[in-house]
Amino acid sequence: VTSALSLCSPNYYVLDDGAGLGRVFDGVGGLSGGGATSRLLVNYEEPYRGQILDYLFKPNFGASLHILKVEIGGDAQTTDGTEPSHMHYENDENYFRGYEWWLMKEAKKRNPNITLIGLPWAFPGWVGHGKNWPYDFPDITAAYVVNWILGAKQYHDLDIQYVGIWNERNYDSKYIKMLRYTLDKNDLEGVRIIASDNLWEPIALSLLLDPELSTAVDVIGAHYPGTTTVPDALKTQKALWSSEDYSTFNDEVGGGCWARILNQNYINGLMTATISWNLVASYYDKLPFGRDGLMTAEEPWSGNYVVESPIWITAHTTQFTQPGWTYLQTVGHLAQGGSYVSLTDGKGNLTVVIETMTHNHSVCVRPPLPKFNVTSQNATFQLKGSFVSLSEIFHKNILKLCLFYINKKAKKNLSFNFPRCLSKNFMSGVMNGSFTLNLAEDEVYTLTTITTGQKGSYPDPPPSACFPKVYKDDFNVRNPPFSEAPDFADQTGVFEYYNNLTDPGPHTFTLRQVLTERPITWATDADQTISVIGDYEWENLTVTCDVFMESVRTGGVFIAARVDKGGQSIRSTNGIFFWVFADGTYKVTNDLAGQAVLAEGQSGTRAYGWHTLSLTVTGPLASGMLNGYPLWKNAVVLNPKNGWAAIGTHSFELAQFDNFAIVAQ
Ligand code: 147
Ligand code: CA
Repeated sequence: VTSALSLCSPNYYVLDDGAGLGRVFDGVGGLSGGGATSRLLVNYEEPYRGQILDYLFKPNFGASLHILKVEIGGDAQTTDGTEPSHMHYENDENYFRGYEWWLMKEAKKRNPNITLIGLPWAFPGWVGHGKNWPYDFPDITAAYVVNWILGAKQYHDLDIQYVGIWNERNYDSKYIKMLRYTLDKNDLEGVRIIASDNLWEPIALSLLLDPELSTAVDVIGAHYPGTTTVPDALKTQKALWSSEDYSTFNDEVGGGCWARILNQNYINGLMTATISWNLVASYYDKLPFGRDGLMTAEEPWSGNYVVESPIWITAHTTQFTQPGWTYLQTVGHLAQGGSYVSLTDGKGNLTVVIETMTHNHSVCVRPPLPKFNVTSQNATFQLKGSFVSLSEIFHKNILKLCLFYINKKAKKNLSFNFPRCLSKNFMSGVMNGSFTLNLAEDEVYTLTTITTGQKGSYPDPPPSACFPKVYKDDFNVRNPPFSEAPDFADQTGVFEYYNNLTDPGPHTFTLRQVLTERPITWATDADQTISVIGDYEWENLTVTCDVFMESVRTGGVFIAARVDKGGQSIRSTNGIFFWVFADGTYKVTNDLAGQAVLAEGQSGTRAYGWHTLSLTVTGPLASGMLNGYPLWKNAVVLNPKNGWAAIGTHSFELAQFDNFAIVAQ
């Protein structure tokens, strides 16, 4: 065969297993939590909720994820809200709170082989005996985490395969060893430990210096590694994962970020798994990091959801390789920019994923992306080793080697060209065991022997709509499917459905704030508890709610409007807060912290009795009613101009809420 291409041509790449293989691939995943990122998903009606789950987890349909990582709820604010713990109190155990159990089961229903991971961001206060630190009593912390894994199996038949330490916070070697010991003692030898869900160092050095620690840890998980690792991490011989990555707005640039790091985390950093924060953007979009998920499902009230570009980028890898496949050593960068990875199942199958993302179309939220150039180019791949036989198939039937192709610029109404078999337009210069691709900029190509890939689809979901202007909840649900009431997004504290078993009256079923102690926090939770709901754009509205304090003399509760911040900024949130206290007084404040007082006086309110609060805000004026009578009026509020409605308590104290209602203008 005569060829114009010489072996040292810069655009010539070999696909070869002849000199051995690379590392074993562990998968691509999504992260629910850290925190409350799936909060609104659970409230979608069918069939939309099931469709969203199919786009995420169903094999050969959409993202077809290999890994689901979830937060082990710790009752504290962990970015977009709080997630409930399985042990609010030392003697409390309940494995039916929140939605992560449900999500893991839904994922497993669709993909029985999905890898499940749990990681705590925060812990209930009792775990630290009141100190904001989880390592003073490592046996208690380990037992608490192992309980969660045992509960997953016992109550949901879920096998958690990996567990982490403390998200992006300190690790403690003594605790990690204690966790290993406690797992083993509970017949959980198969559960592997990831450490430390932060940077490569100091965990890599710790593993090198402490053989006992090294025995306890199976995977080094680094966050936002910018596709690179460090020499110490390589020296440990541990599996290296990007255990949290992406966190980028899910438009085409987000898709480009994801495509680039999915390839280059292995090429540059030998990372064998990459996990997206977050799985699905299912939280109010005015909370921090709005739409930083693989897709968007933030309107349970309308049923609208959006399958965003990262879903199809994910599919280009996940549908054509599986955990347990092995990377070839022949992976790398393309001469005119971009990269390629190649993987095999060791049984003759070969998948090559090529990305040609340009710099400005693939910037991620972090770390900063150094400049680089990508231009359109030809790339010749030479099949060698056991893949030479593929070239036979290849010559006989060009369709056996399918090219799945995304052109981001051609993205119109999500009409990615995915999948589509190779046409000769993209291939030229076919000769013995080699082929040449004409690669354009900002594209992903999957070249594979796997023929099961599909672009799944459902009819368009309902159109986007605002949160309903008239909204009511009496919380009268005898066996609620979830512990949390629809659309309430707890930002400090935990609000749960509650059944007053002894009370046959009008308040048998209520919503209750259940934390009595400040958790071991991950963010700066407020000193008050608060759950927000509704439309952030609301200006003028009436919020009404029945309230019941359970702390004699010291109790306090509020309803609020125009609440302007959530997430990690919850401490400094402003709005119009109407408080009543168990000492017989009321207050109106411009802030959650209660420093900016607009009005105050006597109310006659007390604990263990129901009171009806009503707050009306119109333009710059607010007024409040107690039990149907005006209590204060014409408080002047210039800012904020808009925000969510909310309920909450003055401290970490028990209190109940009932007959919540909003009428917005
Ligand atoms: C991560 C958290 O682990 C997630 O829960 C979520 O908050 C996510 C949002 O992007 O971020 O935490 C990080 C926060 C800051 C940095 C890295 C990770 N940082 O500045 O490098
Ligand atoms: Ca009720």
